[in-house]
Amino acid sequence: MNAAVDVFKRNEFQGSSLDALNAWVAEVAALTQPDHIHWCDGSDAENARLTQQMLADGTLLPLNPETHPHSWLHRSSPSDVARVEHLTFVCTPQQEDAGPNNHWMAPAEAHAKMDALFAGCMRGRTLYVIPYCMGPIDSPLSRCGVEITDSPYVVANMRIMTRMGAAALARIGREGTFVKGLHSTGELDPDRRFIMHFPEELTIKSFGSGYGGNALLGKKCHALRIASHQARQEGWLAEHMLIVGIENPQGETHYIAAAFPSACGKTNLAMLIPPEGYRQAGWKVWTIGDDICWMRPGADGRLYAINPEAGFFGVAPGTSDSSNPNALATISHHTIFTNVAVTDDQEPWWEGLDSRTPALDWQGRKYDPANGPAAHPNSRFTVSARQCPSYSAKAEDPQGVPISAIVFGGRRASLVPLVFEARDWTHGVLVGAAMGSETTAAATGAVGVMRRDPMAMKPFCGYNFADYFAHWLSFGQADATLPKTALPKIFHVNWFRKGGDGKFLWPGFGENLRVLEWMIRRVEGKADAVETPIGHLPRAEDINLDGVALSDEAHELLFGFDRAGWQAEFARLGEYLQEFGARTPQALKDEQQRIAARLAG
Ligand code: GTP
Ligand code: SPV
Ligand code: MN
Repeated sequence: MNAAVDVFKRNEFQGSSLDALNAWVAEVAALTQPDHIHWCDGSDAENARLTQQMLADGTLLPLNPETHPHSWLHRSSPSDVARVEHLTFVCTPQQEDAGPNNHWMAPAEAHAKMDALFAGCMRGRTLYVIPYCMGPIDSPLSRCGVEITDSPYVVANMRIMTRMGAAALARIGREGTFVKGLHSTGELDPDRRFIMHFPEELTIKSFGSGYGGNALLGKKCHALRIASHQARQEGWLAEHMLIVGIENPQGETHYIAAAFPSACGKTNLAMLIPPEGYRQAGWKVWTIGDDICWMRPGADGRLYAINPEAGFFGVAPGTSDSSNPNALATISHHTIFTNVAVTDDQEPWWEGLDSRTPALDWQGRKYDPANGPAAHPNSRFTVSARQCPSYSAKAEDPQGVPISAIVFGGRRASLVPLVFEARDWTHGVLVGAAMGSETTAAATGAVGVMRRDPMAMKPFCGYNFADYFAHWLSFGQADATLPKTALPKIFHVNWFRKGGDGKFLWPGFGENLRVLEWMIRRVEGKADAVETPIGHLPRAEDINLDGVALSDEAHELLFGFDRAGWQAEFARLGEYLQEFGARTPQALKDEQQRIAARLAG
């Protein structure tokens, strides 16, 4: 173990017993009354048995074994297809600690409500105990949890998405501490559905949904909402970010962490394939993670990051051989598809895949365009990260990877240029806090509505955003003896700027490497930019655009700076920061006012 890792060492809990876990399982069994209890060991044999059982009862449907070996289709209840933010609560003793960014319920009331739903809910069912580890099993940055569920589909997904089973149980035995997640699909009744978090108790209770972030409790519930609370107390960051390594022709790799809201391009950027010219020159892209990033300062002052997940729960629609060939290769076998369509030869299909017409839509009806898209817009694949051709061996490194740049971005049809760089850490935190994006199908509710989504964490921060901003700012006040350049540079990108015709102006996907290259050269002090009140902007000639055809309008809108538009944006940002009242850090308000004054002057 080297010096960088030593500082990660936290107080290990004394004792080496599973008493607390056994007692909790017994207590839950007494409440939920299952017919059977099964402790998951994560083995292939266990997975094969569960898969057979789900194929037999129709929870899973077979897909074409020739084109998609060991791959299955799951059709969820049509009223259970995405995260439900309006039914997701953070239950802190004081409402102000959850903040205006969360729905809140008093812990006692929330426990009573949930325990009433859980009472007897597993009669006739099996209770599965899933011990899991978020992050490499031997990393000091990793944390363990146990999910209790009555859904074998959840077990199968957790096995792919986390390090699940015997090794995790052994670590829990050594540490004596774990996050408790209790889940039941209940009757999948949207009126009896709640996702409750008790950060002080390291506890999650989720009832009434079997879908994604509502039910795979290691993901958003543990690795973001509970972990963000722990991270604040312990001096690290739990973020909704991809992690990607960019290797230049000289063989040097820079790691970049990027926060984009749900369904705004993390999986795609994490797996991008370089444009032809870059490939020939020797550029390579390495995937570490596509959704969640845990990072903390090492002894050298740099931020070291791990991907707490072991798999991808990725958006299917739009994934194709031209947009994301790495993803398509990844999901060619051993994959669970949820709510996609199928062709008449039982291949999974979704909008944007190819020009075929599917036979059945995501609900299993004969495909009829009058019923809307064939695949649900939030249909997903669950697949092990190890199947990804660009998966980096560094993703398994217990010490994590050093982060050179942090990127924020969202879907902004207007105003926001392709890329700009924050002047310093404090400005970068404001850039993150100011993030906005149009809503997507990843959560229930209207799609395409602009909303503030600071650091892409609006649905996932387990405490008051004002305190979260202060926590972010605190990293900028770190040890003065450390080099100032140790912290990553912060950038903002917008792949989704639209022209007068309503079409995207930037080609996106693999071409985004051109923007990442500029960032890396900025980190290395080798690229130019123009100073503006909102930060450093590249001129078009500062970015390699060889082979990219951009109209004059695209040039103007992607690289230009609209002073009047930004004045209005900063006025709205000032109002937004006021929503958090006196708790908003003064340094953030000062930064907003400084820039607003420069925009006016
Ligand atoms: P979550 O898993 O919900 O957190 O989403 P994500 O951020 O990983 O989103 P993902 O990469 O799956 O992208 C979602 C949608 O955005 C897909 O339909 C993509 O085709 C589209 N998309 C991704 N990158 C780009 C891009 O660079 N340009 C454009 N125009 N669309 C993109
Ligand atoms: C997201 O919505 O940001 C996702 C999918 O990554 S879910 O696991 O459902 O949260
Ligand atoms: Mn996500």
